[in-house]
Amino acid sequence: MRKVGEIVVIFLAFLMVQNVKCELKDSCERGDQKIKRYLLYDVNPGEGFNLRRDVYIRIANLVRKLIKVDNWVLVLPPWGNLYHWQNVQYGLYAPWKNFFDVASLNKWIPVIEFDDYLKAEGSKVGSAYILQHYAEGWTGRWEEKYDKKPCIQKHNFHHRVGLDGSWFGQTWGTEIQVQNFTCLSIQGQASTLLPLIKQDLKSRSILIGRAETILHDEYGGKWYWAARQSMRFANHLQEEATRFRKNQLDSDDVHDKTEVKEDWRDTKIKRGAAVGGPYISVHLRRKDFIRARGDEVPTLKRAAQQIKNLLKKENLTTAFIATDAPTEDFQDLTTLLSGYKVVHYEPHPDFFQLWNDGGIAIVDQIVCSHARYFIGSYESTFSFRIQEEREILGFHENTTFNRLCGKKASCEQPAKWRIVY
Ligand code: GFB
Repeated sequence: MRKVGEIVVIFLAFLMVQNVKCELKDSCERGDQKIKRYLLYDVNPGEGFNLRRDVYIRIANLVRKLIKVDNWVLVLPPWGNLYHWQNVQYGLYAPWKNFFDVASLNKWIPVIEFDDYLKAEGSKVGSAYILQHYAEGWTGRWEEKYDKKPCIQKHNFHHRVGLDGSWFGQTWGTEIQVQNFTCLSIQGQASTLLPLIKQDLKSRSILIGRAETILHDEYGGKWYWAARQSMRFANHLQEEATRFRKNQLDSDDVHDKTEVKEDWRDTKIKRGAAVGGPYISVHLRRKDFIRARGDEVPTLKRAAQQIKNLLKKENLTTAFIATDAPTEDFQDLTTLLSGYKVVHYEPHPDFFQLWNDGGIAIVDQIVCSHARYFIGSYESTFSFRIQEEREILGFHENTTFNRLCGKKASCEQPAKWRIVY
């Protein structure tokens, strides 16, 4: 009996030594399940908030596949001064918890903030792969492929001679040291990267740069929606939107039939069960969209006419307007809609100070999501994310997948991306 006890003790000690050894090593063999491995990713600096949310889903589903083989954790890239966030100071970075419920994200795949990564691992990364398209362009034949190639676009990293071949680069306000640096031409989807990552056994942590280059494994499918549902907004933003809906729009979850379960994994909607608050919501995208999509973006006069028609059709008198338009344009729109109640979200300066442009945009999105009827802007990812939120809440699709027409009186309406479980 004593002998069995001794064997157990020796075996446990052996396991401990193995784990310590693995944790101290720069590289880990496959099967060293104990050790954490980290996937970091970044997106082209020019991309907006809502496209970045889409890239998260692509990468989250890559990590979903990776955790079947190893102990991977996704590192959430901080939010910097994005192109549209004109009030965010250059060089300041916000964590995901400012905008999202990180505990909810963790119910789908293991994630940590970048700051926690730095605390755990320091400012080192094993391998960085900066994604790019093929220099020769589209060859006319679709095949999933990737190849290590000379870099064809600007990146943040530089080689420092004499320092064991490492590369260095500013990433989210921190200088990161990268052991192996590669530019990777790729044509494919998130899981096209699986063999590359699985083969890179030397690196505990891997950074994928320009992650928007890869497509979704299955846009609009079951795994897309699961990751999407896990992206609940942070409580302080939900609470602000709830207060605003109650005070300004006579809207609350009980009357609107938009209550959600505490855990999104317990939620299965009955389509059409949500009623929504007694207002229509409009996402009226302006700024760069007027330049880039002129024919598809309505003038204020045309927008007002479409809003009036909808109010009459829905037998409502209140319109909530979410827009990036300058204040004067919003005032002009209000004048064009005289006779109706026109509501716009204006944050308290303290709230603005804390959560800035990103927080305000999310409050706008939440309020739009809870309306009886929503109409968005052509090809705007801001509008798409609202449509998804309404799918999650259980609205009838006819009240969701609508967009304002530009020059033409009638125009093609958005595709209906219905939720699937
Ligand atoms: O989110 P986003 O990628 O959507 O960029 P799009 C638009 C940004 O503008 C938002 C602000 O993240 C907000 O900061 N914004 C737009 C708004 N509409 C509103 C609004 O109604 N309320 C508030 N508070 N803020 C993308 C571009 O724009 O379109 C990409 O960012 C690319 O660069 C893509 O051009 C096609 O999809 O509308």
